[in-house]
Amino acid sequence: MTKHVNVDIEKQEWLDAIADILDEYGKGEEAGKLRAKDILRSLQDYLLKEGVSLEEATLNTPYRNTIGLDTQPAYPGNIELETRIENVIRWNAMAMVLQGYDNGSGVGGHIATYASAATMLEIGFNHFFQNRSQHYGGDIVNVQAHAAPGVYARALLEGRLSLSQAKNFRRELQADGGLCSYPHPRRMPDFWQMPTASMGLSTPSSIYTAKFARYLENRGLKPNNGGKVWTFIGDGESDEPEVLGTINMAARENLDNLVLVVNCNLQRLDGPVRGNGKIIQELERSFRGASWNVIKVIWSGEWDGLFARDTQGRLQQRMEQAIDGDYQWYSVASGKEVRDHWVGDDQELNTLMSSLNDEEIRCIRRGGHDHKKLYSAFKQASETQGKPTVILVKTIKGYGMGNTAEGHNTAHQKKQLSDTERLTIAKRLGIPLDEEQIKNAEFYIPKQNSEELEYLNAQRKKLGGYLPERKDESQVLEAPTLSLFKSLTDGSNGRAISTTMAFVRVLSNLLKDKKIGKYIVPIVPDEARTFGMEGLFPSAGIYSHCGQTYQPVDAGQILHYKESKSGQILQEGICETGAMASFMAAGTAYATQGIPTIPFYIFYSIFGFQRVGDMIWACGDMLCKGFLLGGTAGRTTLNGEGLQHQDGHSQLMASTVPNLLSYDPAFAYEVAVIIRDGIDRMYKKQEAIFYYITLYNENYPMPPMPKSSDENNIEEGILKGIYCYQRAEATHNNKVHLFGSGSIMSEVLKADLILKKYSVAADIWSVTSYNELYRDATNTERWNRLHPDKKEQKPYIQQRLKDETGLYVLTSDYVKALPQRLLQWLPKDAIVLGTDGYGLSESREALREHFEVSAQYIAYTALQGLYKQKHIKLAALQQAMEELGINSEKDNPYC
Ligand SMILES: Cc1ncc(C[n+]2csc(CCOP(=O)(O)OP(=O)(O)O)c2C)c(N)n1
Ligand SMILES: [Mg+2]
Repeated sequence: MTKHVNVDIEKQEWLDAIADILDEYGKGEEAGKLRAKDILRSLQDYLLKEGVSLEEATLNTPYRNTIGLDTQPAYPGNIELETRIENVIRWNAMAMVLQGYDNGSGVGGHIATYASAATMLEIGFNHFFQNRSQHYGGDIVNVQAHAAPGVYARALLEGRLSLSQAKNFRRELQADGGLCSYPHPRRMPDFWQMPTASMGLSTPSSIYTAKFARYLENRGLKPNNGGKVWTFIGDGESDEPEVLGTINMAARENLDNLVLVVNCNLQRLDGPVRGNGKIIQELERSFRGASWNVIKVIWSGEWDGLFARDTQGRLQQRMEQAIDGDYQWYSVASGKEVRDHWVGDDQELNTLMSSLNDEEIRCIRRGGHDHKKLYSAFKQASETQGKPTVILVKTIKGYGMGNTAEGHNTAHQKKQLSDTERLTIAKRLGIPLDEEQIKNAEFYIPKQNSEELEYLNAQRKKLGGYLPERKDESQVLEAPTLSLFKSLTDGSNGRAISTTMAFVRVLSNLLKDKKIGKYIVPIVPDEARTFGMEGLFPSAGIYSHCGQTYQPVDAGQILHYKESKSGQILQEGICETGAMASFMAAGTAYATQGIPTIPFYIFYSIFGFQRVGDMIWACGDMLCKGFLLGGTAGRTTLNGEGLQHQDGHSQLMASTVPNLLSYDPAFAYEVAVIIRDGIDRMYKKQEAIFYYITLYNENYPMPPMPKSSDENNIEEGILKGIYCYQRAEATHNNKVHLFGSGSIMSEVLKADLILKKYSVAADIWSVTSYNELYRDATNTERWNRLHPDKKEQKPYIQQRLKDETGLYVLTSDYVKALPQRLLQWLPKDAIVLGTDGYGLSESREALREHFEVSAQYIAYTALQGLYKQKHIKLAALQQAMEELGINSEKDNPYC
């Protein structure tokens, strides 16, 4: 039966009841708040039992500013002057892109993103972003990549960039300097702090950088002296899974040193982000659900008066009802059209809105263009404790670009403005250039002693200097000598171990090293046991910002699961993106925090490059140091696991990252040599490189490191990519060279024994890096090409093989394309074996037969090569084929 009640009175009664509870305890008292919450929770439980769900109601707040007028702080700056400065920056940012268009270079650029973000960035630069100093940890500022022209335009006023650099935006190779399109530390290492151009990645990078700062503090490597990460992203960008995928961790870790600002201009590249919904409300639900502090900046001060008069909540109701598609349309429609659509036939709303004329309605601003609203939000964010903050800022895309761009679906790509548009914009922004200069989109730089520049410089001085700024003030580290890894260079004394176990020994020794031990950061994505690293749990400890507040189930055992506040291992759970972001944070701490930590991130090799390849690319951009370790490597070594897990291509993918050195070692001592040298090159010699090393889980006896000779320097060979591991004992007419890498070396050694039976002598070469050999060969060839008048240089591979004769067979647990790139520098009858094709679930032995890289196949291939060279007869080859069980009609694995 429907009861007729006055809804408003009923609502008021409930509100009064809650107010009474709070009053009873006194305003702001915790006890009152707790009781009120308890009652509401009971009501919610009751409704849930009755089948009424409240998710939206509990996760969303009304569509209005989180910070009300009554709690809005006073503005500490000069808004009029800040607006003048912002206008000059807006103009110069636009001019930078327009000049590129005008001069016909076709290099492009974006205006609309910065136009929507200018005010929020200026609030940050004038009042919040603080540099690193002796007393302060320093802020990291990450802007939306497409807003870069605005940051350059500010740096131009600050005198940090030259006019010619600004003129050459997106022309990095120009003689008088230029600027890269987006934030790339690699291209501008004194300027940009983190790369943001691949959308979505800056959020996890920022979250894990904030976490890493806490890690450093908890481990006593960094003083607890503040430092925030401020990251600006787009609302369209928030659709990237990496953005919402990693926010839970930030709240779990209480990262109040992190502020994420989402520029909600309601548009992405093609059109609206959520035309049929509301992106701000959607994001609010996600972030509140993840326990973030959420601050919404939706409306400007012009709405405050209207809200004050909205006693019946009609205005609020209308705001809830309108969707983003409507709001975007309001940004392009006339005042009258907006009024008609907004008010409809609602008399009450009509009366409320009648205090504004049509022009006032058209000009009414969004919160993201209001200094005071933004300042309040930034201030609350910077003071919030115990949680990360997200600020959802509503703006207009292309704000101030005029009515052919502002709010239009085409705004993102607009890089050209007509003369009339230029003149109108310059006039509105108050740019004192003459007509010709404006049409030419020339830069305007106020005089050094102008009010504007004095204010701008003074504000930055108060905040410790200019930002963004990247500086490397970290200490140089001394790499240990090879003697630290004696147990590996001496061999395993016949005991079968894997290269993964060898690596764990290297890591344990490094962790114990007095000088660099504390800088080592082991990182795992829930795979420590897979790689036999659980031995490190009790000694190094697993980092936990709150220590271990429970008794671990294995407390009584030696290898118990020990979490601790000063724990050294970063256990990132099943999140390769997060673990990579931690690698990035640790590998770049030398620049972002001034502390030279050395990350070792070990993961399933197949879940590296193909899963988080873009993050690895960003690490290259950010001049990240450290070691990536692809465990359970190889298409055939990881037996049983099958198609999704067996990696036979990550080495090839690694070769595409220009400053990454990748190795595929076979023996324990090789692992030790490579890592020792890597520390020396990255942390002593300060080279901008990082490493990828593939490690296997196949156990075999690890030999001692062979002694070097004049023509066979083992350490040099390991690092450059090849050395002779074993010379043939006897000389036969039939001579082959077998190249082996990784644990396929064990098949190569078995193949040698088989070949002996066929009177074939084999030299065994360990190829630790086809990628390094290829890099050296192409670089040498290039040098020769450019220096025709000089004596030709020989690539390392040719130097090593210059006195050799015989047939070459190159085998690895990777695709054939990896060694094949070297064939041009080898004799023409060299043969490559590899593991092209999908993996499958089988034993190691069966897999090697399937992929035709087993000892039998290697031996057969050598014999077949000798047959082609006419060193053996067809009948002999056919007999060997039968003896070795080679089936010529077998399935082709490469399909
Ligand atoms: C991973 C990735 N995908 C696509 C792009 C191309 N892209 C650059 S900007 C953009 C739209 C951005 O929209 P939004 O995040 O809302 O930012 P806005 O410019 O609106 O502030 C796209 C698709 C990119 N840079 N990175
Ligand atoms: Mg957008």
